[in-house]
Amino acid sequence: MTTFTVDKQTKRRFNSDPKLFIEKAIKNFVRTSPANRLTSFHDQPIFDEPLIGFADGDDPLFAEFKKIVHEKHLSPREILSLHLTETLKHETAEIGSISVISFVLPIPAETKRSNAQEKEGPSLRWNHTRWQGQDFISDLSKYLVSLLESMGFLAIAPDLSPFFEILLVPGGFASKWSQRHIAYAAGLGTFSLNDGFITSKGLAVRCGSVVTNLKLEPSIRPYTHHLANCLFYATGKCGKCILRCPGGAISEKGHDKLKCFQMLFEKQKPWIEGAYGKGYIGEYAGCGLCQTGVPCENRIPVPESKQQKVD
Ligand code: B12
Ligand code: SF4
Ligand code: SF4
Repeated sequence: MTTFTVDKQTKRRFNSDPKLFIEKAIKNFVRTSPANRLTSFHDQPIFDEPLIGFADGDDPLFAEFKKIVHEKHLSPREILSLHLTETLKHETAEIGSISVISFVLPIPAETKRSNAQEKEGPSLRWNHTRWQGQDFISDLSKYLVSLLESMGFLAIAPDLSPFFEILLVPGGFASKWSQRHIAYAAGLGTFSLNDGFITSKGLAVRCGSVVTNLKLEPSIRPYTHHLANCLFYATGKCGKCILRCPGGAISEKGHDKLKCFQMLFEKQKPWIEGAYGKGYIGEYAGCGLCQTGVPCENRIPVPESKQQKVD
C-alpha cells in the first residue's frame, strides 16, 4: 500500500488520541472523496456520515465466531499473522496488541426512498449504490491501511486480502471475514429476522473493517444479545420485512439465503439485462427490498406502544 509522509504535528495529534484521529480521518474521507459519488445521479453522495466502532482483536467473541459463522472464519490475530508471514515475508509473527476498526456507511434518504417504492427489484439508484458503494468501501479500507502504515503500524483490510474467501456451506454461505459479525463485536449493531444488521442508523447500510496492531480502546456493546435491535425478537411483533421480500426468502423462521441468492442472481436478471430500464450495473441488480420500507430502515425501531403520540 502507498504510505503518506506524516509531519510531526500530525503525528502528535495521532499519538495524543488515536481513536479520535482515526474517526476524524474516516469521516473526512467519506465527506470529501470523489469516489463517494453516484456518478449517474449528479454526483450525489453514495453514503452519509459513517458510524465507527473499535474491538479488541483478542475479544473472546472472535473465537466464538468460529462456531457461529464457520470454523474457517479468521480471528483478527490470525489474519494479521498471515499478512506478516505470507505477504510481508517476516520470519515470525510478533504482533503485540491487536485491534479492529469497523465502519458502517449509511445509505442516504433519497436512495432509500427510491428503493422503498419498488416491489420486485431494486431502484437504479440502489443498484448503483451496491456496486459503486462497494468500490468506495475498498478505497476507504485501502486509505485507512495506508494511514496506519504511515504511522508505523501493521494493518490489513481482510476482505481485500488473499486470505478472504466466501464458502458455500449447507443452507447458504459463510465468509472467512464476516463484516456484520465484526461490526457486532465493535458495538455498532445487531442482526435481525431478515439477517440484516440493524445499527443506530438503521439497516440500509454497508460495512467494512481494518485490523491493526495499534492498541485502541474497544467500544461498548450497548445490547444484550445478537438480535436485540430487531422488533420481531424484542417484542414478538413486526415481520414487515417478510412482506417486502419478492422472493419469499423471509419468514418467521428467518432468512433463507438460498432463496435470496436465487432472487438476486436469477429472478432479477431482467433488471441487469435491460428489460426494466437502461443503466443497471454490476453482476446482479442488488435487491435489498427488505432493507427499505421497513421500520428498521433508518433507526433501531421502537415498539408502537413506546412511540410518542403527537395529537
Ligand atoms: C455471502 C453474503 C451474502 C449471501 C448470504 C448472506 C448471509 N446472511 O450470510 C447473499 C448472496 C444471500 C447475500 C445477500 C445480500 N447481501 Co450480502 N454479503 C455476503 C458476505 C459476502 C458474507 C456474509 C457472511 O459471511 N455471512 C456469514 C453468515 C454465517 O452470517 P449470517 O447468516 O448473516 O449470521 C447469522 C448467524 O451468525 C447468527 N448468529 C447466531 N448466533 C449468534 C451469536 C452471536 C453473538 C452473533 C454475533 C451472531 C449469531 O446471526 C446471524 C443472523 O441469523 C457479506 C460481506 C462480508 N464479508 O461480510 C455481504 C453482506 C452481508 N451483504 C450485504 C448486503 C447489503 C446484501 C444484500 C442487500 C444485497 C446487496 N445489495 O448487496 C442482500 C441482503 C440479504 C439479507 N437479507 O441479509 C451487507 C450487509 C448490510 C446489512 N445491513 O446487513 C454485507 C455486510 C456487505 C457489505 N460490505 O456491507 N449476501
Ligand atoms: S422489519 Fe421488523 S422484523 Fe424485519 S428486521 Fe426490521 S424490525 Fe426486524
Ligand atoms: S435481498 Fe431481496 S430477495 Fe434477499 S431477503 Fe432481502 S428482499 Fe428478499
